[in-house]
Formats: sequence, structure tokens, C-alpha cells
Amino acid sequence: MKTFFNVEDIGDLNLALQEAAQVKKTPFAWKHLGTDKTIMLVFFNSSLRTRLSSQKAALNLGMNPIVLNIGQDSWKLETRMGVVMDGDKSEHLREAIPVMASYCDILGIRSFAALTDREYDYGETVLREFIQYGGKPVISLESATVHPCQAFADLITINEYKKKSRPKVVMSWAPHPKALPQAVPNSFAQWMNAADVDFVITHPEGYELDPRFAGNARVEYDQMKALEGADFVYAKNWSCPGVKDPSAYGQILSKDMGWTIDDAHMAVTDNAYFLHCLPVRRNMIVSDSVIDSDRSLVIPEAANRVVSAQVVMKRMLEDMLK
Ligand code: SN0
Repeated sequence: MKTFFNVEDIGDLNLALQEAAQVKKTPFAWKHLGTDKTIMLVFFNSSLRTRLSSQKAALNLGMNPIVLNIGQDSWKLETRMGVVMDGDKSEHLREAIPVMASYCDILGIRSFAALTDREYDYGETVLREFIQYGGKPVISLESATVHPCQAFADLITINEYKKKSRPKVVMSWAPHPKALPQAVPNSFAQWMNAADVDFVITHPEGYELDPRFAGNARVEYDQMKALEGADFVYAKNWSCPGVKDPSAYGQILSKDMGWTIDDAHMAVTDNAYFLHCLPVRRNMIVSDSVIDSDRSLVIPEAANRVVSAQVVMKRMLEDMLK
């Protein structure tokens, strides 16, 4: 595996889930793979789970992790090509990428969507530059349009807790005070479309996800109707993906608190489990009563982030031996 970006990169999902179960059971069984190998985790944005779970996964595999926070520990980096660098950015990605790549065997990159230029974000410009100029395997640690380590951990969690062979999984938009990227819902939709689940997306009008990720997933605009009989409720806010109206890209179209997942929403489900990638805004996305209930899986879901990251790194290290 040279890149981890889309669901296709992991190949057969059942095999990936079997491997995840093995990694979870015996996390230190592949320590030899990472001996004398270094992974560099580059963060352009804040992180708690991704940063820590990636480091833990690397350590489980015997690798040395190096973490760099761009702009805090490093120079501020210019990402646009062809500009006169007379502002506050001291170094260009064009030099920084090959330099960082020369110090490691695998690169992990967190670079959120800026939500101003749809083409730049949806072209995954920064991630592609790391792939092109780094020449090393690259993992998206939430880039402009995808968060594959999260979606893989979500799938692992659903697989562990499902009571039916084909559970109903509902991803619901929920309100948030800030404009957030579409990376988490894009990846979740992409992975659920590839998995053996009955997948439904619900959101207010205007929040339609890019068809590259939503595919043929059922969209139900009536949130309560969508939640009926659900086995898993996956809540997430995202800003306008700009599919129907590109000029609205990155905007907040609704703050309707009627969409907050509370007891009344959970009551129409089939005693569903609650999932969220975290960080979560309590009583915006989900009520205290739901996230504090015994149906909430947010902590085991976050714990599975080590497992998903470790499967991906393990595959990359195994490929280096070929
Ligand atoms: C990020 C997002 O993509 O939605 C990361 C999720 C894994 N979330 C946020 O930026 C939340 C920030 C906030 O202030 O609530």
C-alpha cells in the first residue's frame, strides 16, 4: 500500500476487518516490521485522537514516530505555487516535503480543507504534493476531503457491535457553531457504501455530499423518518459541500437545533448505538443524555483508531519488504 486515502486502498473489507481483529488481539506481534523505520506525522491542524493513536500504532509496530506541528514548531509553509513569498510564510512545501521525506519511511499528513476554494480542496492539492514530492508512502490523517483512518475505525466498531448481519446505519447531520470540513462524512459514506450495511444519510437541503463519496447512498431529508429502525446513529456536522450551489461551498446553511440527536431521536431507532468521531460539541451535536447513555460507543470507537492506523501502517511496512 503506497497511499491510504480512499476505501479502495485497503482492498477487500472483510480481509481488512479480520486483520483488524488480529491486530487488536495481539498488537505487538509485528514489532519486527517497524525496527529502524520512522514515520513522520505532519499536522497543519489540531488533533488529539489522530495524533495519539497514530503514534501508539507506530510504537506497537516497533516504529519511531516523529511529530511536527506546522507553523508552531516549524516555519510557516507556503502551499500555493507561483506566488511571491513576501508574506508570513518562510518556506515552501516544494522544499519542505522532500526534506521531511528524506528523514522518514512513511508520511502521515493532516491538512484540513480551507473551505474557501472548492477546486483546491477537492483536488486534495496538499496531499497530492506530499505524494508527488515526497516519494514515500502517504497516509491521510484527515486531509481536505477524506478521513480514512476514522472511517476504518468506525467500520471496525460497527462490525464489533452489530447484532444483525446487515445493520441499518444512519449518518445524520447535526448543528455546530463553526463551518466544518466534509472529510469525515465523505469518508464515512464511502466506507459504508462499500460495506455490507443498509446505509442512509439525512441532512437539511443544501448539505448534499459530493457524489464521488455519497455514491448511490439513500438520502432522506426527514431526519426522524431516516432514523426509524436504525441500529447505528452516526452524528456529524459538515458545512455546505457546494454540490448544488458551488458559491455556497464551506458555508453554514442551518443551525437548526431540532437536528441535535437527543432521546426523542434515539426513541424511534431500534435501540441504536450512538457513534461520533469526536471532538463533539455536547448539546449541539448530541444531548448529554445520549452521549452519556450505555448506547454511546464514542470511547470504544476512538480506541479503535489505534487498530485502524496499525493495520494501515502494517500493510505499508509489509510492502517495503517485497
Ligand atoms: C474536525 C472535522 O473535520 O469536523 C475534525 C474531526 C475529526 N472537527 C473540528 O474541527 C471540530 C472543531 C470544533 O471547534 O468543534
